[in-house]
Amino acid sequence: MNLNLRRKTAAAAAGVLAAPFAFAMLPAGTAYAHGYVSSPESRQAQCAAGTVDCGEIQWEPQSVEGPKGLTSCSGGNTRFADLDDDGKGWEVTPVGTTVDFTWTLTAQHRTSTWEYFIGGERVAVVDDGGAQPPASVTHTVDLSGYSGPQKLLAVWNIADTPNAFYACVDLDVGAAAANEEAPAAEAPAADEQAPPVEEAAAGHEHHAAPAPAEPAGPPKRLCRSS
Ligand SMILES: [Cu+2]
Repeated sequence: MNLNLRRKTAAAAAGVLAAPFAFAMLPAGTAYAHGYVSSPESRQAQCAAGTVDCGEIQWEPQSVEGPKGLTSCSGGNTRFADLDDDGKGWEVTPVGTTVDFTWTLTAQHRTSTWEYFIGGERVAVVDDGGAQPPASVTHTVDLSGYSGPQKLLAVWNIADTPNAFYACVDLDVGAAAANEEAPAAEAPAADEQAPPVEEAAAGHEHHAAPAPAEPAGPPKRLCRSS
């Protein structure tokens, strides 16, 4: 009994000592606030919006982080396995053959590259050369080599960690002609003095979408690597 108690006490003491080291030893990439594709709505964005019923990912759509070079929508995170389920009823966004992808970054990590894949083929890459991105980043990607329903994988490669962030976006390529995409983008009718609507802003109704609300939910962990 006495011995047993001593063992327990020793174990508890060891635990107390070990705890701070456990935190210190988390790799820099074990960060929880980062980024995701918000437009067109990625799978995790649909989870966060409640469009699709999901598990933990609904609280932290920005947290799909894994080692660089993965090809799965969940970035290898079993707790986000919802994202790998193609049969979950994801909303498919009709797009033209040129698509603007917007990332919402909750931590602006220095960036090596942004990559876009369809069917394992890289359709676009943007090299930031280690620069720190703004809180919102948009890339225009030419998908003219594709048509119909496609699952696109977007990847944000962090410059100063071994990790990347992953987001899958379900698209119907060619389903929306460029000039059909945005009735909302028409210039205001009345005022002839109004400056011309910029080409980039016209034709993409998703630019008008409100920024996704900060997801509420379980305790937020701060990003360690920024
Ligand atoms: Cu982060």
